Amino acid sequence: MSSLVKTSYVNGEFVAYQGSKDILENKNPSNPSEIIDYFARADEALTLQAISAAKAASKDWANSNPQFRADILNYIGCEILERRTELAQLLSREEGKIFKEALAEVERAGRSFKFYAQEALRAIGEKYNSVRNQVDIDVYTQAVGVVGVISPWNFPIAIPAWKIAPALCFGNTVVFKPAELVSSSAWALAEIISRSGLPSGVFNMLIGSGCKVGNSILHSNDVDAITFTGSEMTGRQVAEIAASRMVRVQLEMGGKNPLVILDDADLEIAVDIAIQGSFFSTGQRCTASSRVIVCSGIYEKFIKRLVEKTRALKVGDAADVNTEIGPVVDAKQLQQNLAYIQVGLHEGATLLCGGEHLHSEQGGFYFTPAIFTDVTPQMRIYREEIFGPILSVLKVNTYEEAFLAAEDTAFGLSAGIVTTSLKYAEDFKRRSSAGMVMVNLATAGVDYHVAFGGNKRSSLGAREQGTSARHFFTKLKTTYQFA
Ligand code: UN1
Repeated sequence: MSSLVKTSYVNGEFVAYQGSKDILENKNPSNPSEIIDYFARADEALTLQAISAAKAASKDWANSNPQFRADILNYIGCEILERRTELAQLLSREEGKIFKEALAEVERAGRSFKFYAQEALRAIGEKYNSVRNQVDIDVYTQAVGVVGVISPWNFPIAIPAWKIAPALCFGNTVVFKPAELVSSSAWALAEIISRSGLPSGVFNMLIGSGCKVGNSILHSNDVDAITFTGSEMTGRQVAEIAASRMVRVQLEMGGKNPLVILDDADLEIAVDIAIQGSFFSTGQRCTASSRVIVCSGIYEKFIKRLVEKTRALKVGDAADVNTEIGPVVDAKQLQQNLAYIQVGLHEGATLLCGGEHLHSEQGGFYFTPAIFTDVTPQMRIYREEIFGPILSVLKVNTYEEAFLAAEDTAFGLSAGIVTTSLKYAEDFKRRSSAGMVMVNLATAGVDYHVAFGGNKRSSLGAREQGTSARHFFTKLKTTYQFA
């Protein structure tokens, strides 16, 4: 079996497997008896080695030729795109996303690398006239140093890509800790990076637990910045540790994203947008629409059609081309979804459809998409992030009521509205406190080349993606020179 055990990537090589018994089995959520890969978990000592390697490589990489960095990022992006089918199949097997969604995610990852290949060549600063005579001022960016990248299981390749690519682009070195549940996609990405010509130590990947690997990264004095996507609870701990060490942090956490449906909406468009945002990717997106706020004039028609279409969704094996909703990621997530159904019922909401564990011969973690009505804004199902295909519908009478209901949340990642009224669309875009606002589009599913992030309890620190990523992955220097 030792030849089958995959390992972490540290200082330019995959470390030798030395017979450790701490083995991670990566399972297929559509068929949990199928083991995709075995991994030797990294411990604290190996994590510290990786951090030392990243620190040692830091100065040369920060001063490297931008064309060199661009070529490497471009190579990685091209290989991801060339191997998109195979990588998407792997992603789908380990995370449970249906192939079509997995393919879109892999493409997004490849394109992120290619985007940052170009960004490596952009202007890095500005020149100013001083208010003092004969003084020249330059304000320009420099690399931050060693960046800790901690990524979640729900986007196994796209989120690592949109963190690692800008980190490398702007001259930082990386210590990457993927979520254990999706180690195979992370390993595949590391394998591609290992052949890209990147100098040893610039990129390191550690497969292992949050307790050992994650904590070692967070507490190391040699890590200069941490970018994290995951739960709000863990995000808070990350922020506290980063604050105690006075290092910069970028957090992308939860959402309880509202989708408002006005009376003037096109019914079919509204229903499709609600289904796409709430149930696709099995609802396991921080951008998912988990609250749909519907005006009374369209309410009856909307609910009837929404339930019809939701019941028709095919839940099953992610590898089956007819499947529309794959399994949830693991048994724990399945139990959590089932528990939230009970919470909703006890709170007095009406379950119109779904919310059941769909049993299969192979024991896949299938859960039917659920719709709750008779929901009140105080209910836990309406306030807490569930991270599954469970939708709470709130009935309101006017646009203003709908808008206030949409705003009534501790989160602020994404918010959507379906309407044919320019006036309401404009008003919603202007006044929403979410970081991303969608008009006649689902709250989830964003482009790779523009700022991504939220407000309130959803996000902390500078935005991810696009040109905005520069703010987190670089620091500014201002120089004054007397001529
Ligand atoms: C998307 O909706 O396209 O963890 C992206 C998440 C987000 C990414 C969502 N950080 O779900």
